Amino acid sequence: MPEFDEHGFYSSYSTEAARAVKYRNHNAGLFQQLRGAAVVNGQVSDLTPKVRAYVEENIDLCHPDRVHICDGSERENGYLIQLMQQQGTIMPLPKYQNCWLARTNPADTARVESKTFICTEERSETIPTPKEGIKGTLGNWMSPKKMDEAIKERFTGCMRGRTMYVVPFSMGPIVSPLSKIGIELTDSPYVVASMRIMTRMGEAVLNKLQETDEFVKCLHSVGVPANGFIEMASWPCDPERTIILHKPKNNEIVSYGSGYGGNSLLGKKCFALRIGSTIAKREGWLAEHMLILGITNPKGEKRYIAAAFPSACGKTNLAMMTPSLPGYKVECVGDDIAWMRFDKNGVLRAINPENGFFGVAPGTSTKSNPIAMSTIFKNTLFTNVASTSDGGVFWEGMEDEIQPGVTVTDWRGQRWTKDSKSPAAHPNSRFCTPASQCPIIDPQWEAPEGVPISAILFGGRRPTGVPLVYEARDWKHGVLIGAAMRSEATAAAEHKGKIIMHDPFAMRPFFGYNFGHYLQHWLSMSNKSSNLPKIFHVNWFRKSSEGKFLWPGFGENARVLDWILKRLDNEDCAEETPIGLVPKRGGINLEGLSEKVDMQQLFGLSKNFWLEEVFAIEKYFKEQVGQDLPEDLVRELSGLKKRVEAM
Ligand code: GTP
Ligand code: SPV
Ligand code: MN
Repeated sequence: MPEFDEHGFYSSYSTEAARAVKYRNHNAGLFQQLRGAAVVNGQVSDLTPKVRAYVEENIDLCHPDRVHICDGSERENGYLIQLMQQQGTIMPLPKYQNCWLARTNPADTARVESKTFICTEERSETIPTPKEGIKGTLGNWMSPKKMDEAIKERFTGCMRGRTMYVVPFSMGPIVSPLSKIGIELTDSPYVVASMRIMTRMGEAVLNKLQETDEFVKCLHSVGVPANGFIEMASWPCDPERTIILHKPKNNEIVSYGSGYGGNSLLGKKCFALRIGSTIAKREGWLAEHMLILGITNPKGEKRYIAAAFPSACGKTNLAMMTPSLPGYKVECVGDDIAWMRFDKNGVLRAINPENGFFGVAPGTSTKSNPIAMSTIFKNTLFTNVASTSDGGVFWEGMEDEIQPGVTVTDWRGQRWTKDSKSPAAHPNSRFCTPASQCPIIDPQWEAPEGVPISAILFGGRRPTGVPLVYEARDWKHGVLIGAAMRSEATAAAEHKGKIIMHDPFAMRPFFGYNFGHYLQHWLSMSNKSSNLPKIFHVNWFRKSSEGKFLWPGFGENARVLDWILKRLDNEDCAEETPIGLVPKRGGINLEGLSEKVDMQQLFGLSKNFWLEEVFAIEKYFKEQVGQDLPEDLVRELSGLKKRVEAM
């Protein structure tokens, strides 16, 4: 552990409060002052005028004692790690190399969709107008005035006694013309350490700003709870007043009260998807909740595929898949977000704006995702997983991977055994790990121009009715399939139970603007190319009447990708059905499949099911999208309905 005493304060102080006293005694001579705060790291002169103004404005609002301009260095990270240990936010995991475990406040464990707002002058810019008497579910709107009030009420003085970290970060490789820069101001060292993994963060970004001086403003505070007891808390937060705000007009994000995931790592859902989708609309490209993978077939031909599945529905697993089919190779470009743009030749090019994986831990095992397992045991920040007495981690799915005699402590810090009634790891517990450590990271994953996308997959958790795979008839039909996506609720947000929710394009929690306009934008993409990617729908989660998965999934999903690749080559291995094209008998390679699969049940199409499905989509569009539903989709849906009725 390096020592951080070059200013005579970094070591030996156990709380921020104690350090604050030390700072106050020393800062007069030692530190540059910026609007009453001591600049304890970095140089104000390194900030462009616009960044400096943004920082100053928020010092005036939040009153931090100190400002730390992040350089992204190893030294800085070491200091933050030490600080978080002293504060009790993280503990070391000596079984691995440079790995840490954070346990959050149990009230702060997932994204809070109900407290997430998009702020525009007109409500209709943000969300379609729902049918009278119906509650809109396609995002939450707030007026600019309300937003200002919400900010003032929560942020005034909220960083007193704390350090404001200035985090310059790039979404996408710094040199890529497709990338965008953000500045996150936060009072959470956990957020800084996580942003260092999830984005390109630090000095190089400040340098880049000297050229462009364009950035997305991201203000974050974990907040001050009503009782004011911030110094004692190892995971300070303010769940009661948590709020996540976006103002697309100003490229601005403001997040208060939560330190967790998409609520606080503002480059991810807030920037790369919500603000990103509004920028993409203006600039004519797509910001999507999609993994990107490269797949090479036994002939050595390589294609790239992007896939949108809702949160906790298998993106990370597919992106890192170990194919069960001999001769196939999958390589990973990204596991959560894709920024895609048609180039001048009409090729859809995608970059992964992220630099790390913030992956679901439970279910990840040597059996299900060996690639993830060989990525995450160095330089990784785990959150809300269980720990073991030999200094390691544990979660549901790792039962075969702990040594006998080892005891387990659950995510709340309680002794845990197999007979415990509650899970060892929180269902939304995560690993935050550098993408570059992934053994199958694609050689082109940082290509400034992006990788060429040949196919787009939509999918979700559909226990009944929806076949393993089907292909869209054309782009418009594909847009309908994306718009009609539904999936079982998961633990990644605050939803409870196993209800089937509409989650169009896996973007329902992440639209930065009116979903009807978003659909129009997707439809308009067809003018940009004469060689559009093909669109498919997949469902790894269909169940038998006994409630067992009908398809083994994971590495066996390669068999589905194999069929998709054949379709990209226009091979005659598909047949028409009312819902789209499905594999012909024998079209899916089942040779050497690990278990016997009932293909009849897996691909069965029931007229009744699909009539109900069409009815549900129709109802959803009418109630939620109304006038904003593009004509093209009205026609597509009525086409589907006619075909299903004729089944
Ligand atoms: P976010 O990070 O929340 O966006 O989630 P994600 O889409 O990346 O989901 P992830 O790959 O982490 O998978 C979530 C859960 O789905 C894990 O528990 C996996 O074990 C499970 N899962 C993934 N792929 C499959 C599959 O092919 N079959 C089955 N049965 N389960 C799967
Ligand atoms: C998701 O929920 O889709 C995630 C996790 O990837 S979070 O970053 O918390 O949004
Ligand atoms: Mn996600």
